[in-house]
Amino acid sequence: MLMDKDEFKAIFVNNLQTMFGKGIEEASINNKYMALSRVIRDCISKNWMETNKQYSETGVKQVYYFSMEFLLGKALDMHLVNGGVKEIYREALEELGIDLNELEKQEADPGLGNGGLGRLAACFMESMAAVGIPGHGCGIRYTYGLFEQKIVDHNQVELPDNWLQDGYAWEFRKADKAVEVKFGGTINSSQQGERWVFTHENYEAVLAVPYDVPLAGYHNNTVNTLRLWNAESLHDTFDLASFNRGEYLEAMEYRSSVGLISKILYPQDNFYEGRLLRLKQQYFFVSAGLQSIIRRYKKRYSSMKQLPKRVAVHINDTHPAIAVPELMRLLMDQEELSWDDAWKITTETISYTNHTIMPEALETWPVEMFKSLLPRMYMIVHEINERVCRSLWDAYPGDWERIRSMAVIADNMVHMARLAVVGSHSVNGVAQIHTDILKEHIMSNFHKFYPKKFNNKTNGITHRRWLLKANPELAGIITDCIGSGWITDPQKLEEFGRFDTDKIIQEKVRKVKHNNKKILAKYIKEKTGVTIDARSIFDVHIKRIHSYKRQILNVFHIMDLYNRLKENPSLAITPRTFIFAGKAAPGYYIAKQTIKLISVLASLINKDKDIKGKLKVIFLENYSVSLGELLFPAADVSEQISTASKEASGTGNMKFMLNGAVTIGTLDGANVEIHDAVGDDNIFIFGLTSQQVFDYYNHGGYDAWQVYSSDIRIKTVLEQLVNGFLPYQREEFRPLYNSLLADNDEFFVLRDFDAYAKAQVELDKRYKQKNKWIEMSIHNIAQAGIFSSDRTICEYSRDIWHTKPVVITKP
Ligand code: HBZ
Repeated sequence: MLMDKDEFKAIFVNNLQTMFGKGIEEASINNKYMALSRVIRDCISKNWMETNKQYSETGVKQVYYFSMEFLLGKALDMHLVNGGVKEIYREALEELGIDLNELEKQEADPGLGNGGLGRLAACFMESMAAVGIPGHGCGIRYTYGLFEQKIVDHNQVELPDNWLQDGYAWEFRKADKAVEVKFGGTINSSQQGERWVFTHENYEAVLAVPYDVPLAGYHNNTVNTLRLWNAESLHDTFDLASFNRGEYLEAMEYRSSVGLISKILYPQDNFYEGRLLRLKQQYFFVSAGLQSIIRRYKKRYSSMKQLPKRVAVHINDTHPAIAVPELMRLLMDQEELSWDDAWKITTETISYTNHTIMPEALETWPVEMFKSLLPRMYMIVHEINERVCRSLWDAYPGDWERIRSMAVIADNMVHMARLAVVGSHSVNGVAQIHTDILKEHIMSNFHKFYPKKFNNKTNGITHRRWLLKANPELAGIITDCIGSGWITDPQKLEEFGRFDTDKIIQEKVRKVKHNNKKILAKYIKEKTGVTIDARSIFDVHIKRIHSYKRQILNVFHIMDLYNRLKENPSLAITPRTFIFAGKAAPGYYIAKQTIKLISVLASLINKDKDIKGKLKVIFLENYSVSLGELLFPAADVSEQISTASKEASGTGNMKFMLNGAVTIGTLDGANVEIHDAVGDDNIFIFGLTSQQVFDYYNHGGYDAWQVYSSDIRIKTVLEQLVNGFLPYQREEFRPLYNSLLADNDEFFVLRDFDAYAKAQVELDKRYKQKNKWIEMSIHNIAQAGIFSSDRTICEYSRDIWHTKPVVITKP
C-alpha cells in the first residue's frame, strides 16, 4: 500500500483526471469513490501477481472453496484496515476536502448469499488471506444478489438487488480464462482398444467467464482470489451458425436463456427448492471451476496422480456436490485415467461440510431431471451408486433397509448429501453438538461405515471485520490494554480478561458501548421515526426469519412484558429496546407473518404512553452485512434462542460476544461452546436440551394445548393474536396461532416460554448491577478469540486440507 500521504494525494487526483477527466471540484462523490478504489486496486494488483507467481513457483498446495454463496460485505473499508492505511488516507482526503465516510457509502454491499453459510464463506476467505493459506473461492457472479427488503404496511416486500448497476470496483474480468460448460444432449459410448470413449452430442454449450476479486490479507503481502463465474453465450459459434440457417429467434432465445444461469441467487436459506435452473447453476460453476483448476495444474504437472498433493477442493454444503462426478469425468474422459485411479484422486481431493440437519434443506434431484440435464453426470453417479451399494452389501449382506437409506440413487432420486459423503475424504459439521448429531442421528449409518471421515470444525468469524473494522473504538481500548497482537493472533484476546474488574477500563468499555448505541439510535430514528433511549437495554435478535430460530418466542415474551406493564406501569424493569432484523424467504408464509407480527406489535407498543417508554420494539429493514456492522457493536443482549438441535452452529452469536454483548440462548449449535468458554456466570442459558427435543420427537409426550391451558401468560398472549387486540385484521395471525396449537408447536415455543421468561428476569437483575454487567461483557470479549475464523481455518488446513501458511515476500 502507498504509505506516503502526498504520494497518495497525487495519485488519487491523477486517477480522477484519467478516469473521469475531472478535477476535485467537478468530480461527483461516486467519481471520487471510484478513484480511491483504483488507488487501492492498483496497489493490491502488484501483490496479487506476486502471490500467484510465488504460489506457482513453490508448487504449494492450493485450496479451492466451492460455494454457491459468498456474502462479502463492503470491501473498501476492509482494504483500508487490512492495508493499515485508513488513518493516513482519511487525513489525506480531509486535506482535499473529502469525507472518507461519504465515499464509503457509495459502495454496493454485494449480497451474494442468504445468511450464515454465505457469510461463513466470506469470513473464511478473509482469514485464509490473513493467515497466509493459499486458498481461493469459486462461486457464481449473480447479476442480482439477495433481494432488498422493504417493509410496506407491515409486510415484507422484495425488490431486486441490482448491485452491479454502477459497476463493481473490485472485479477483474478474465475473458481469456473462459471455459465451456455443456448441458443436455446425449452421450455416445464406443470402445477404442481397452478404453471406453464417451462423446457428448447435441448439447447446449454455455461460456463461463471468470471475474476475479482480490482477497488481501491483513498487513501481509498475500492476495488470494475469489473467482466468480458469469454465464455468457458463445455467440461466434452457435449464434452465427443458426443465424445463417435463418434461426434468428432460436439463436436469440438461446442467448437469453444462457444469461439466466448466473442471473439470480435463490433466496431460500435452509430450504431446498428443486428447480432445474438451480441444478444448472450448480453444474455451471462447479464444472467451470474444476476445469480451470485442472488447466492450471497441468501447466506444471504431467501426472494427474499428484492432484491431491497440490489441490484441495472443499464443498460448502451439498450445493457443489456435483464436483464428485465432474472431477471423475474430467479425470476419466479428458485425462484418460481408469475408474479406480480417478476415484482415488477424486475422494482424496474433495472434502465436504454439512451445515444443517433440517430435513427440508436436503437436496435430492429427480433422476429424470438430472439425467436429461446432465447425462454424463448421471452415468457416473449411477456407477458410483452401483459400487457403493456393492460394498455396502459386502458389509451388510441382506440388510436392504440400511443399503437403501445410504444409496446415492434411491426412490428415483439422486441424494446429494450421500454423494458428498461417499465422494470425499472428510465430512465435517460446524459445531461440536452438530457434528455429534450428524454422527449419532442424521448420518449414523455413514458414520458407522466410514468412522474416520467424520470430524468437527466449529465455525468462526473474522474478528478483523467484526471488531477491528466494525467497532474501532473498542478495538482501540483492547490494543491499549494488551497491544495489537490480538489482530493476528486472536487467542491473545484472553489477556483482555485481566481488565474485567479494572474500573477505568470498565468505564471506557461502557462509554464505547453507549456511544455505539447512540449511533444506532440515530440510525433508527432516521429509518423508522421512532425515538429510542440509548440508556435502555438493547436486546438484539438479527438473523434470517425461520420457525426454528424462534423469533416468535421473543415476540411472546415482549407481549407478556407489555401485558404486565399495562397492568402495573411502575413495574421495576430496566427499560428495553427490542431490535429485530432479518429477511424471510419470499415464499415462506409463516416467516413473513412473523415479520408482520413484529411490525404490528411495534406500532402498538411504541406509541403507548401508559408504559412510560419502558418498552420499544424496532424492526429494521434490509438486514445485510453493513447493517450488521452497525448492530453488533451496539448490542447489550444477543438473542440465540433456536430450538435445541436445530441451529447447526450460528455465527451471529460469535459476532455479538466479540463486541461485548451477553448471550441469552439455548444449548444449541456453537452456543454450547460459547457457554463452555465463558462459564455459567457470563451467559443466560435456558430451555430444552437437544436430547429432550429428540425424546419428544421419538417418543411423543408433548402437548402444546396442555402448556397453553396451564400458563395464563401463554394463554393470554396466544389469544391476543386472534382476538382483535392487535391493530390489524382480526384473523391475520390465525395461521401462526394454529401452527402453535392445532399443529402442536413443532419447535417447542410454548414449552420453552417459562424458562425463557425466567432467564430474562435474571438478565434484567444482572443488568442493574452496572459493574457486574460490564465485567461479564469484558469476559465475553476476552473469550471470543477461539471463535475467530483464523482458528477455524487453521484447523481445516491442518486436519482436512493438509496445507501450511506461506509467507509472500514483497514484489
Ligand atoms: O450455516 C447455516 C446454519 O443454519 C448456521 O447454523 C451455520 O452457522 C451456518 C454456517 O455454518 N446454514 C445456512 O445458512 N444454509 C443456507 O443458507 C442454505 C441455503 C440454501 C440451501 C440450503 C441451505 O439450499
